[in-house]
Amino acid sequence: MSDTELDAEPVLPETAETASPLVGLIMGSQSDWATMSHAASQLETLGIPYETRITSAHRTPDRLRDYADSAQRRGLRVIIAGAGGAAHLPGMCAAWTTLPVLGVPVESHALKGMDSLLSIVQMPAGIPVGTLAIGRAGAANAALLAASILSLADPALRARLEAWRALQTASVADAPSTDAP
Ligand code: RP5
Repeated sequence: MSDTELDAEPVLPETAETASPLVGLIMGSQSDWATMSHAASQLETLGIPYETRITSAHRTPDRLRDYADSAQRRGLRVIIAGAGGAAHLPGMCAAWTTLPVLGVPVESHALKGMDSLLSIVQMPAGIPVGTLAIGRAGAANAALLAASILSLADPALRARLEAWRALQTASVADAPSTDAP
């Protein structure tokens, strides 16, 4: 089964942005949405309420501070932060909250996301960011990791996550199709 087919079979189909989000999905720019939308669709597949915001560490620093500072009070439990280039968003977000912050390096044009990766991963001891892979895989896995964290206190979500994993496992063929390119 392809990624598209897995995405097309949501365990809970109704969930999108809601009034009581548990995950804050933030990004530095509108241009990051093409990548971060894969986190959003994975959260929807697992029935996890989330919200999305553009909060640039450089262009809208006060917005980022207000967002991160109020996140826990507003009921968020995990923040997924995606940014590219000089990707200071996840780290600066983590500086303002003790919620788990998962950083997604967005692939940049100039350096293919290596700049984003190194900007996010190399945090000083004391302010952690959980860094994922560059691009789409990182965004999808950030959502899955957020699900794992939330499922520690949510057995129903753990069951949905396990069902999704089982579906993924069942979708892998024993041998490659010789018809496929
Ligand atoms: C970062 O700069 C954003 O996260 C984005 O990945 C990158 C480029 O932003 P735009 O110039 O496309 O708005 O802050």
